[in-house]
Amino acid sequence: MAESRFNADELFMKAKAGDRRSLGRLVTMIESGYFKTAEANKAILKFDSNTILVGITGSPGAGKSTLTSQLIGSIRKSDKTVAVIAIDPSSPFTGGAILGDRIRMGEHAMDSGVYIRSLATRGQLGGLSAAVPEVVKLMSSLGFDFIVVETVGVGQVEVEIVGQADTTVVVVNPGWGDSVQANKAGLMEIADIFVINKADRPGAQETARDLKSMLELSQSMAWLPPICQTIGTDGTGVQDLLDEILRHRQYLVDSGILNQKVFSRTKNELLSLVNENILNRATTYVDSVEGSDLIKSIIEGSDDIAGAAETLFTMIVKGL
Ligand SMILES: Nc1nc2c(ncn2[C@@H]2O[C@H](COP(=O)(O)OP(=O)(O)O)[C@@H](O)[C@H]2O)c(=O)[nH]1
Ligand SMILES: [Mg+2]
Repeated sequence: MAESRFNADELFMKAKAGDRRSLGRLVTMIESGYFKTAEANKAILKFDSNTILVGITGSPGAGKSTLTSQLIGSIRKSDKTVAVIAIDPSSPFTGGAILGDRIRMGEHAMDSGVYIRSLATRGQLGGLSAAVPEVVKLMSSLGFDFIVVETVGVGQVEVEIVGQADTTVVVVNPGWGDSVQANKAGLMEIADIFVINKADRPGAQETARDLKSMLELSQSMAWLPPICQTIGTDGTGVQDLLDEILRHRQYLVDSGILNQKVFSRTKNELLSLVNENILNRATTYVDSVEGSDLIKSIIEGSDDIAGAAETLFTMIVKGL
């Protein structure tokens, strides 16, 4: 344990000095669960509230990676740094989508202000949703100005992950079906900005109109999500998208919503650490001889399970 702490600290120092291999190893440690949350928090990781955290989601093939790559270009033009976390649990690390992402984003590979990483392993239940906030925190601690998390907008976990971003961008393509699908997948509610990508194809105006009327149907919002039209392949509209991201950021700051987000993020993190802590101690107890006696007494009926849980909890809290 002590040794892994030392390693993590040292890797972090190196990563901070610009060493990409150390940074990559830290991400792998987080991903594999080796770099424990509690340990990491004690040591080095802290979300910097100046970080602009953007989630990009949408159906496979909508052009998220292409747009992300263009967005990197626009961000870099303003001299800001950016880390990209691409998540596609359906494809293994060497799979087509991930490989494609790397090639598409490859032009930024030599830029020290850009870091791109794919997280493709789902691991156990909750594996990805547990690792992503930690990786985000790592990138924030390292001082990246922007963090972009790209996820496929299917599945509860993916929607949940992207919903944790400060600004969520939902990418659709021209065609009525796509906006309906976004609606069904629960993406309408989490969208702060809509992008109609592949605007070089017919139907972009109609889709914009459909989206607009769907948005107007939902209850009045203080922030009406703007609808951007982009062509990912040539960068048309991407500067516009970045401007909207910054405008949304300003709205979050001015309205106090950013502070609320920081508050609830910190609260959730605190609760999950307490949760982890209590569960670890409870597990140690139930795996002991006394613990197995307690379980047997529940099975035999001489103890009821709710009472036993309460007793166990009290013992843990008192540090017995
Ligand atoms: N015609 C057209 N094709 C695009 C556009 N943006 C992306 N593509 C193509 O759509 C495909 C899927 O893009 P990708 O970025 O991998 O989508 P992702 O799965 O959402 O990340 C690729 O072949 C891109 O070249 C666009 O604006 N217009
Ligand atoms: Mg992609």
